[in-house]
Amino acid sequence: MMKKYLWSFALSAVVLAGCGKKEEPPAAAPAPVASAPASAPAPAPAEEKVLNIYNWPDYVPEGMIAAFEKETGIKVNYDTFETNEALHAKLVAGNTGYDIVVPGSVFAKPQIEGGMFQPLDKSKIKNLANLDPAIMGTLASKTDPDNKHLVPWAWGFTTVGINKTKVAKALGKMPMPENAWDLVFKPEYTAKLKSCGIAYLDSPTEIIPVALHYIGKEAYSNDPADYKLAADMLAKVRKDVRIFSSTMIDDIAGGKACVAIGWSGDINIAAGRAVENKSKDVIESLLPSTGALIFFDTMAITKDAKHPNNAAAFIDFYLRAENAALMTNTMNYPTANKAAVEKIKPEIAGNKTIFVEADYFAKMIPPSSFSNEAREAMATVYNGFKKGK
Ligand code: N2P
Repeated sequence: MMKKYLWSFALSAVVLAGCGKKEEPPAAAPAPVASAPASAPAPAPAEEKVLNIYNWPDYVPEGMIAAFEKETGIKVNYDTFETNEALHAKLVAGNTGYDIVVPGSVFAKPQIEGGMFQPLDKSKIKNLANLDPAIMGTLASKTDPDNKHLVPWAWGFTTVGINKTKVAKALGKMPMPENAWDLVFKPEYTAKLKSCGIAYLDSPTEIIPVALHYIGKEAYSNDPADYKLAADMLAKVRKDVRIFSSTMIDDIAGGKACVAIGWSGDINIAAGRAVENKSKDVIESLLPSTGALIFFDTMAITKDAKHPNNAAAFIDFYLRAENAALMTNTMNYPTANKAAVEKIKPEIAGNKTIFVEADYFAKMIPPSSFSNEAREAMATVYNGFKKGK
């Protein structure tokens, strides 16, 4: 099926090029005002050389934005957000000023359905051909029909990260659990680990799904009754949680937390920092026996983007094999860029907590999505949990 899609895309690109057909202006372009002169409409003014990007922190390799600016003369304003909720609130309010945003696919689906993004002008993003058809097929079937709006930035998984040295000390005689989720959710472990610091990501849609998974419910359940059960479990460990973090790399690497619910790549960045700083502590991203939760972060162009052509130019630039590989090599997140795979450093490609082995991959929980109502119910439960110390 993906083959068919790729084939028809390639074919239509050839046909378009052959007859010199111009792209239509974005659907949202305003109609000419009544007082405009009756002569032929003036050509659309060229976009100012500016691009506004809103992405997660610690996700873009150093120098990549500068390289794009140098090559294109487009000035990039690059801002960051820490949670899908924060990005979503901006998109709902509208007029974000951002051209490119990078939601997780769990949020991107309702955002597409809510008309928050414009369809990609694929004729301007030829490097889309570098993407892995299997991943794009999954994205099309679950999130973005026909891959109309989303371009993968990176993927990874939400899991448990530890400072192995400190955790061993805090646990004393108690052995490591078989299921690493116990370290953050089971009172007999959290009671010991609170001494060296337990950190959770500070977001309802990060914590409730892993809590649901831990209690044997569907991670992406839309049933508020399940959230209540997750809250009951979480309440038992609340007093042991030290930090609700939006600076997880620093918190783990800087020693504020010895165990965390965090993102695989960020935990690996913290691990790398400990090595760089010649710390004697070893930081590790774990693979819980019951599986970790996969996430998929995707670029989209906002519906009211003022610089859609610059946005397409950046997406195309990012999709160059060498740029996608640089992201994976420096940020420790796998890329969906198939052409980049051969450029990934052996130590990254061989790291089983970045590129997990097939049998573990099969255990992981793929992303799904929540209804708006479910998300609200989840936020209420989460805020109650956080307050209820
Ligand atoms: C930031 C990674 C974001 C992953 N370094 C979660 N969407």
